[in-house]
Amino acid sequence: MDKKYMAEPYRIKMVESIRQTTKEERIKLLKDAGYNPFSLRSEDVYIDLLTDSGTGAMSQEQWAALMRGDEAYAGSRSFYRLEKVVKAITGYKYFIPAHQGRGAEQIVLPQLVTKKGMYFISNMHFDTTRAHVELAGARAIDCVVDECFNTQEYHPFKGNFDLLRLEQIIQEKGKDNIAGIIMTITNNSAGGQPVSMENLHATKAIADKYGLTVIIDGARYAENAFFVKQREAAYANKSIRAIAKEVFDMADVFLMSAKKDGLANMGGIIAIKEDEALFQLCRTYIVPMEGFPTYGGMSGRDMDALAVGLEEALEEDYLLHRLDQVRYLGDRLRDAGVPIQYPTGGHAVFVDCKVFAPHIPFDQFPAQAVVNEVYLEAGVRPVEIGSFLLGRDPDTNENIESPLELMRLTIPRRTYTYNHLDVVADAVIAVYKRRHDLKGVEFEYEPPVLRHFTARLKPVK
Ligand code: PLI
Repeated sequence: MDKKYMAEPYRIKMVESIRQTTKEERIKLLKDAGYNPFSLRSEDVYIDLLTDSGTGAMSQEQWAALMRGDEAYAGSRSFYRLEKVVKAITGYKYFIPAHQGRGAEQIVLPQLVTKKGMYFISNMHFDTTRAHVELAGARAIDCVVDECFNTQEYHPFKGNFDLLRLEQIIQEKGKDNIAGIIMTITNNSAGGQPVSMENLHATKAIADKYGLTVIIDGARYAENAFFVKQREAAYANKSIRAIAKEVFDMADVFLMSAKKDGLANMGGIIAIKEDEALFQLCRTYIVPMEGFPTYGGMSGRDMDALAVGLEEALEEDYLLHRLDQVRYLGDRLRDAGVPIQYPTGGHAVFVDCKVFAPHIPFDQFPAQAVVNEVYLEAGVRPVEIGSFLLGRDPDTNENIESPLELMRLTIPRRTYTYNHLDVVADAVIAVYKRRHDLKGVEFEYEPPVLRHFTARLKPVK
């Protein structure tokens, strides 16, 4: 692929000041935060690459739409405007809003767990998805291609399902014990890596063979569609909308954190293709958990902003620039020898910290150690995606060793410029040069669920 990167397809109309701190300040701030950057105040972060979730900039059309927001509890105009957009994009019959992705998960996943001892199989479960699978009394099995774990080797679709294993798992566990197949597009946890259309069709064929429900976890479905267009020849001339529609045709349920490819700061989507009984169950349970089915935890303003954002996220110029920003940062790091998940995915550059700091054992969280150093270096806040995040086995309570120890440099949408990404690259490269001196971290306090959010750590002596 050429080394040109698309310039911003927008101009800046409003700015938010960000502040650089001194190294001395950051040493103290990080210590006070228990060596867990989740506990830093964002005002103490210069460039915030913790997440691309709800952190993007809205367009003038979205801000205008906020003013249209109709704050009715039941049956607002905002709800019907959003419903129309969701139905047009997905082609599905039913739509319920939720306050964000995990809200959608907590409503839908338990409805599919009809007895004890069931499993969801995904290319890779996101952490909240895994948590809701487990809270629903089921178990989560990841089933991604091996190429995903070889970060240095090029593969265009590292998010793909391992089709042979998928069928083996179904046969081994018994089809009646499979609650559903979750297609996570893009595959966040392993690098925002796309899943090919060919692989989605093959996965759907297996689901059909065994009569299984297919769920799309589509927080970044538009980015996935753009990768399909770029990397799968048969789709080069298809529109993003048509590619996305072909993907939706293959599933029964669409769950979306609208804080990513909805270009919204808050929101979630439950869309159901045609299963009326499932829709009725979700409509029932959403009321006590998220809110009345025509707002599901969202305000009218947010629903209107999302209705516009969903359309903008399908624009090709926007998507090309988005993926080029990620590729730019990845190329800068690769050129300096920093090991990253290659090729870069849709929303972040993932640095391979098993290769970066091989002297730190998995239960001293090598990627967390690198994350902390990058913050100390330049006030940049990345996030760990590795053994620290993965947590403990729910049956044995042992630390699970993640196959990948990644530091995610997550790029918010329409927010930072290429100059900011240079600051990030320089910081990571500086830490890479002194990688042999890095030390691991250990727990001072470990919460029982989703520990990475609120744990306190300290450097290993
Ligand atoms: O953060 P939520 O509750 O709106 O969405 C949960 C969620 C579900 N699926 C996937 C693939 C996600 O990436 C996801 C949230 N991701 C976050 C917060 C992230 O930083 O990647």
